[in-house]
Amino acid sequence: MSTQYLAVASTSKDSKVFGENNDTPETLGEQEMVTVFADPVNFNVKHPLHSQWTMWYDNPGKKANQASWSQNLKEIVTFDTVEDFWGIYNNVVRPSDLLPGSNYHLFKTGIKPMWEDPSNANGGKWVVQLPKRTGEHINTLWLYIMLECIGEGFQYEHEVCGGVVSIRKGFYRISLWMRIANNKEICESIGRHLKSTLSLQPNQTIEFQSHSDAVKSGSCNKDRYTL
Ligand code: MGP
Repeated sequence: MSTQYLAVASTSKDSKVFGENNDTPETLGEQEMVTVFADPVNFNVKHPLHSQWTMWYDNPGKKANQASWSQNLKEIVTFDTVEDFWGIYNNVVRPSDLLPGSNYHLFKTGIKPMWEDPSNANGGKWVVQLPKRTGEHINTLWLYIMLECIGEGFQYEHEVCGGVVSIRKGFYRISLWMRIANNKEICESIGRHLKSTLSLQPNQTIEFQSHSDAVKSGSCNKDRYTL
């Protein structure tokens, strides 16, 4: 489910694979793009994402410590097209149906959803805590975050590593992980975008925590920025 679709979708007419009909690739600048309309018979071209993304799951069950935590982390699936994203979205258990203690992580492929990964080591995360009464709306909020991530809609999107939804006994939490923690302007710009993506009330506070603080003190670390 990965690079073949990127290869197909960005192919030029020399290596076209869509049957004998008179394909009419649209011209975008100097590059010829093959769209879904190029094959009216099979209608099977997938729309490539800019990056490949991997979904992870963990449900530590019992209290995890820093040393054992990653053993519970399971890679579920990797995708790089819009169609595959929706296929996965429609077939994985919804966050609201997961057991307390569970997390879904959606990260750019190649970045593990852990502090220790080199892309996260100097970074941090925006944290949005939501009450349990959010109920099934958490599924919609998580969808919005995933779409914003894979659509790479954030300004400074290259600083975004991925998103996490956490199911806890008394609350839900959505986190947006970033490569950097010490650039207030960039961090706050992404934080404001996150607030607007989730349509949060202006008085609902979100907090930015650095991973290096978390490594030192466990998951309860002080906020570096708030919005
Ligand atoms: P958590 O799930 O991020 O925090 O981390 P939460 O939800 O506040 O804590 P909970 O106890 O209510 O679930 C929980 C614990 O998992 C941390 O204290 C660490 O021991 C471990 N842990 C979490 N993360 C994200 C990491 C990580 O990236 N690396 C390592 N080594 N341990 C981690």
